[in-house]
Amino acid sequence: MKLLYAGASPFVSKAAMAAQHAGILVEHQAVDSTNEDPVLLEANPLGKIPALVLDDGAVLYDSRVITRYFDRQSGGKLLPLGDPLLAERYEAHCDGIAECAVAGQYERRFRPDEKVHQPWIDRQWAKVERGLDNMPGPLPEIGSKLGLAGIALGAMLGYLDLRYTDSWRGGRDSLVTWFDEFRSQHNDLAKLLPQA
Ligand SMILES: N[C@@H](CCC(=O)N[C@@H](CS)C(=O)NCC(=O)O)C(=O)O
Repeated sequence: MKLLYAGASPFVSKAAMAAQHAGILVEHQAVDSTNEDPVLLEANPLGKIPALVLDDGAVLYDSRVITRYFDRQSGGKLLPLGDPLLAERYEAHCDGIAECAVAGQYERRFRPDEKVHQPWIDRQWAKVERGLDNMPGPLPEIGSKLGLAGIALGAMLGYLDLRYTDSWRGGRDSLVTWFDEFRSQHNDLAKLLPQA
């Protein structure tokens, strides 16, 4: 199977880390989600990444459908038996923060300078900050108990690091420590964090 991707996307990063963590082999194919790439549009008419092209040609999107698929394919290596609902809530929460962070970037990428609306960017950033300060539960376990919640959180923080550098860190020591430990304990996944 083939994952259509671009390296900076938090949703791609989450899906790629989920595959790696679940022990599922996926070929990666780069596409350009900014410029109507025909390869991407043929797979996903919405023109969004990630899209997972299965061996029989069926295409899965969005990233939450893909992570569920990897979980089932691996016999449940991503969603913990104890509290799968908390993991799913974590994933939705972190994806929601990532969506706001991406929207803030797109305001500048897709609009001419004179039409960029700073209050819209500020509104998105306020959502990011509220999301970071109101996680749906205790910070996810890492190491041998890492699951989808931790992967979703890592991907989202990796995106904030890439596009907003340190602006998410102030006053959030426990998140900063969590992210440092995530990267140091999961070198194989850290390589799949969002990158330019
Ligand atoms: N809910 C989707 C969001 C995917 C998404 O927005 N991906 C962005 C890249 S980070 C994209 O493809 N943007 C191109 C566009 O919206 O045209 C998912 O989880 O897969």
